[in-house]
Amino acid sequence: MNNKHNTFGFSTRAIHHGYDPQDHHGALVPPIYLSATFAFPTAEYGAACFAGEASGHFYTRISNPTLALLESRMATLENGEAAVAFSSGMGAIAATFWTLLRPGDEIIVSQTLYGCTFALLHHGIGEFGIQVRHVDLTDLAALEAALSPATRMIYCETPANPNLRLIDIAAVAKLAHRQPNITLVVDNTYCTPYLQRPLELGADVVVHSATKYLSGHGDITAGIAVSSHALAQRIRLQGLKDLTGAVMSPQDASLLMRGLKTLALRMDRHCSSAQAVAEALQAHPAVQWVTYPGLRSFPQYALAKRQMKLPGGMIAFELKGGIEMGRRFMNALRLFTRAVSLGDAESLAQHPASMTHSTYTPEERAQHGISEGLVRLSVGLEDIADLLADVHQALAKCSRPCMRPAATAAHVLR
Ligand code: 4LM
Repeated sequence: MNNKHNTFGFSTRAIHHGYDPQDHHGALVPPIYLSATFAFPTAEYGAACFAGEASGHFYTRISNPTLALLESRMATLENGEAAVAFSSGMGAIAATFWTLLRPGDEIIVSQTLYGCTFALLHHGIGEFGIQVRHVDLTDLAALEAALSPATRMIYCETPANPNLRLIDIAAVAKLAHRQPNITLVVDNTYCTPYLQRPLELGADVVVHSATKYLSGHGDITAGIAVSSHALAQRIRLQGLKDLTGAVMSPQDASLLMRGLKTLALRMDRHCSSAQAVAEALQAHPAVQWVTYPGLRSFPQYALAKRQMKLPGGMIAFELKGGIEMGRRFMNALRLFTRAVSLGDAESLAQHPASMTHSTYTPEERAQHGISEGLVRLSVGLEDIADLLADVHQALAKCSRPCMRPAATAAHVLR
């Protein structure tokens, strides 16, 4: 792999890392290797590949040149040693869990997680003899008290989907690594490595739903895990090859590399537009509360400033009148699309309690800080004037007389 671009800036590496057109007939765009299997020059070489004694591609579920290029780009962008590509974010998360956890182990997870990750923990690995413990990871004393000799993994999202709670990655990593056999895994989907690089803060594995900002165009499902060489090799040979088989297709890897080329540009725009939408929501009398890491009212504003380059493109808010009014707002939207997922060019609106987080019971949602009235916005790349006009016209349909300006989100997060 050609790594002559290692010392360049983020976008230069996102565009060029690991690829020289002169090695590929001058093709500017890396070719897609649409081959499930690869020819061995001799039987002995094939045997050596299977024995792990020869390098080289021999079957796409284990490695493929197009996937390898994508993986090397994701590794450099996250500042890790190696990456493994998957067919979905859940594929990456499941493969990481199944590789690193065994019956009798304990996993400590943060309170709020994407609905299917929550389901994987409670209806998946939790039913195979692995103890799942939810801990408020913003409370370091609680984490310290929860650690035990059986703890093998700490897992979190920051910002969390959907309530945007942050975890101080460096502080959690410091506690986690008092025990040498604990792996800290951070889901970096909401930020991407352009906004936050957990490995630099002490995490051991970063996982992504690359379906979201990384690909950025809503046309693939994909996942990535980034870590040290040694951990990535275990995740590849156990979690990917044997336990899930959740391999990314080479076409999707090509689309994902196309998305990476504009990641920094897109994230800058997502963030500036989300800031404007969050401020508009906060100023509107129909809004009960709004949570966005770029608002001064955000309870963890200082941590957001320290840990994230920019506040991201996701907003959570609730209207006065709760979900009944939230549905009215969603149905009134003309430009925002009512859809789950996030990080696309199109702005999206969804209701976590009845959609992405319907895997939690109402009691679990209450326990995990996901309010029933929370509406989630993924602010896209359209013109900000058009987005604001859409939000305002939808809010106008939700206004009741005598409403006061929005409160801060403090009561929701604490
Ligand atoms: C959604 N999210 O929220 P795949 N990690 C995080 C996520 O938000 C997601 C995944 C992993 C949404 C999907 C419908 C923080 C997904 C899972 O969907 O398996 O690529 O990623 O709207």
